[in-house]
Amino acid sequence: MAVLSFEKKYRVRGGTLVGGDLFDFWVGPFYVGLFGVTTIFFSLLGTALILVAAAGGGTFNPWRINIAPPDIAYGLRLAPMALGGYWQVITICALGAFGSWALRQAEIARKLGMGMHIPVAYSVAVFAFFTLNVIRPVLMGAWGHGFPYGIFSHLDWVSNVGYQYLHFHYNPAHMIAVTLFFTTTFALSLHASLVLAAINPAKGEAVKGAEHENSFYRDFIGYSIGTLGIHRLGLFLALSAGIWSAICIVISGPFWTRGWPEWWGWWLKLPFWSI
Ligand code: UQ2
Repeated sequence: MAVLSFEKKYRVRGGTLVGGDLFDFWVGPFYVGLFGVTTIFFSLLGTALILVAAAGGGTFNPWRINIAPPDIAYGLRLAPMALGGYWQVITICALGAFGSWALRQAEIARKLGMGMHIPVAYSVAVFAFFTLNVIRPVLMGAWGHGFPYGIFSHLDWVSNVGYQYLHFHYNPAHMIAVTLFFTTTFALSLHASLVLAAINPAKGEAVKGAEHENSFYRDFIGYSIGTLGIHRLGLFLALSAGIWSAICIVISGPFWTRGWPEWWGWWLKLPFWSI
């Protein structure tokens, strides 16, 4: 039964990536699909493994639960369950669920004849996780370089890895990523405030539209990026922030082993400064 009367029109068969009509139906408001089933499978298995691993960790304090990767000595081999094996299987479940979710987005987008912007955008976030816990550990030769699953413990990991490079804010890719995150929030605040201002005029006045939005920015700074443009800019800024975050961590270790402040030696050594 469709939730809204017109929803029925969009509930069309086909558009699946694999498996043809298998699981090509809805349960209540939700599309199921083969990748809905694999998402549920990996999510439930991963969550159960988190609970089992937590039970062996000595605390159920939500802040303190810690599921750590194997010791560096295990290299890229499988570890015993209690010594990092849970972390390894939980990581596989996480990637299975994230990958299934992206493919589910792609199938729904195909059904509706939409572009692939949503799965592509979501995949950038998955790629950042994949870079942290798969690409970098593989390049460093040990799963022990992945981050632990836990609230305080992953914060400690970020702090410790940062100090291994003396001062992570001197990492040029980190600088670019942070700048992109701040610019994303700036662009969203400009956009949200503009849209809310346009649809909330003074009492008794008509709601304003795109022409007023354009006029505001043309009057204010001589330029309007446009209603489609602001969304293209927002997507570009947000995806760039994720991509530069992945770059800033993957170069730390595999491609630069000293302190990040030292990286700037090339700048201090420019012949220009000794003229
Ligand atoms: C705009 C526009 C929107 C917007 C915003 C702008 C009508 C509803 C916010 C203004 C955006 C500009 C000038 C770009 C700012 C650039 C950076 C890097 C933050 O023109 O069109 O649509 O929401």
